[in-house]
Amino acid sequence: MRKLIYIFLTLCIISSCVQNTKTKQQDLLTRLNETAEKGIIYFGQQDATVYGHFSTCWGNADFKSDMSKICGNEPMILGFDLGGIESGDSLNLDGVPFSVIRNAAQTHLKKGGIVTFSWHPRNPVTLSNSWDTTAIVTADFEQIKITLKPWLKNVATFLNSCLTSCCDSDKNHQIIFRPWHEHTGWWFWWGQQTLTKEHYINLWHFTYSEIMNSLNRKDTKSILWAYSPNFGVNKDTYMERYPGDNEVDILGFDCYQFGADPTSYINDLNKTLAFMTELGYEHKKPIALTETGNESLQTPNWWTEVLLPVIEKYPVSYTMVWRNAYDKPEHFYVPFEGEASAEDFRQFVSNKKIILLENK
Ligand code: BMA
Repeated sequence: MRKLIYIFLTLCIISSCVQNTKTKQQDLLTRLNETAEKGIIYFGQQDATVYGHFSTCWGNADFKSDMSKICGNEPMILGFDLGGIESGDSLNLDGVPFSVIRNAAQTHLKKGGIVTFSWHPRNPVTLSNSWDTTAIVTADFEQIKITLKPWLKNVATFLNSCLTSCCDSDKNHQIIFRPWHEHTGWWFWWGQQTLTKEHYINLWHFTYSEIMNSLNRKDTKSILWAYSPNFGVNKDTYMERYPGDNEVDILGFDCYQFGADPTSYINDLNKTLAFMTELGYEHKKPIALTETGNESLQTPNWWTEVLLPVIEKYPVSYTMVWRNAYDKPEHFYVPFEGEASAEDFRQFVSNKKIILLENK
């Protein structure tokens, strides 16, 4: 009998170890795919843990994000932008030191959070910013790629440094990379009015192969690739510049509410999420609302009466709102202490479908 009890206890210990390892190693794509059946949505914010409304973390040991001040929890999805890395800058385009971004990304990954990187690189011809759409149409596309090659190397080196860590247990960290976003708009040099469809797809293939070939870790898929056109597309135009299932893991899209009236935003979200739900099933990929928000939170109860009622109807794996700029008072997307929508935000995140870092 004692022998039987001993065997039973040993089996329990082994099974619990296997279970723990499984949870720890559960890959990011599985986590995102499972949100639909669990009926949950991971929620996030760009730059949340490095600065907020009138506060920054660099050099500030007491820094607390706006979100954690409001609801005592950090976002599950944490976004950062790599604009500036292409030229070897030490600060990104919004003035955030890349060393701070790396630390914040690693800290978040270690806590079980999800990190996503976007990239607003300079115009490769004029070397001005992403919003400079001049000189691309007439440029030699092969020459653009020659300029981009070392830029992509810099991106890969930075991503490698975020994924490489001192601890063996962190070797399964993964991140989401979301390059060349909102390309169906007119405002970026890689947009559809500047690059032909063939060049856009070629740009994606080039980016994919340059970065994947420069990764230190070949053992596992350490980077998930997110494709995210801007709203205003239909099912066909969404896919028009799609680089293919092999180089995309997440089907995303960006959609903002401009001004206080949510009517057209709600329509756009419904229209886009309806066909993206179909695309998700057809391509067997999770869908995500990769950027959203209402700058300055102009609609009362925006969280519980505008955003939540729409996204909860669809299998959205995650959604991320944009940043609370430290230096532009009106440029915020999550309430800060004393802001009018703080209580509504607390209600939104207390909904059991909305998952933040601590309720993972
Ligand atoms: C934009 C704004 C800009 C910022 C850019 C990249 O939408 O927030 O201020 O430079 O994103 O982060």
